[in-house]
Amino acid sequence: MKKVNLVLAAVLMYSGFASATILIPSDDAYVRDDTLDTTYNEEQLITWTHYGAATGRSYIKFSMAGLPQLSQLQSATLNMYLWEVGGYLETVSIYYAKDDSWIETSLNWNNAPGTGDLVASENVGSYYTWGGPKWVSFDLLASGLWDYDSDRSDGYVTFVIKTAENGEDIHRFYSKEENVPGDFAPYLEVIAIPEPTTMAILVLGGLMIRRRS
Ligand SMILES: [Ca+2]
Ligand SMILES: [Ca+2]
Repeated sequence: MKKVNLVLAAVLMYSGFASATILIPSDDAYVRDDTLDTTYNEEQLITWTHYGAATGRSYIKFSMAGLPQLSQLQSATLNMYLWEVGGYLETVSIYYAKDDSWIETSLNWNNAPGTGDLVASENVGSYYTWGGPKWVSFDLLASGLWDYDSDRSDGYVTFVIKTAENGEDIHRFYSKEENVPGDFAPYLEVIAIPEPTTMAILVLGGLMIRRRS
C-alpha cells in the first residue's frame, strides 16, 4: 500500500511541474474590405461577412521569445473572449500566417498578410444559440499544421481569425485594448511538460524515500 502511495505521489509531483506561460498579443487589429486603407487597432476584433458584400477578419500576433520547443509542449491554446455573435454562422476558424512584419497601428485590408493553413476551428454558436459572452479556446496543436518551432525561431506567430465568407454574420471578440473591464484580453497559453531530468530527480527521490521507510 505504501508503495502505491509513493508512486501516486511521484505522479502528482510530476504533473505539478508542468509550467504554463500566458502571453498577451504584441499586436491585434481587424481589417475589412469595404474600407481598404483604414486601420482598426483599438476596437474589438471581429470576423464579419454580409451576404458576400463585405468581409472583415482579424489578425493577432504574439512574441514567442523564450518558449519551449514543440517536443516539450503539453498544450497550446489561443483564448479569446467572445463578446457578441450576430447572424447564422457558428464556426470561427484560426488560420496561420507566415508574415509577421505587420504592426497593429498600420494594418489594413490592402497590406494585411495572406492566410495560410487552417489551424483550428470552434463552434461558438449562432445569434440564436450562443448563450451570451464567453471565453472560446482554440487548440493550436490538434491539427499539426502550426509550424511552432519555425515561429519560435523567428520570434513571432501571426494568426488570422475568420468565419466562412458567405452569409450574414459578425462575431466580436475583445482585443487587448477593447476588453472592458480589463481582464478579457486575448491570450496564448503554452503549457510545457517537465524535462526528463526533472522526472529522473523525482524518481530518484522516491526511491530514497522508499529505502528510508
Ligand atoms: Ca490592437
Ligand atoms: Ca513567424
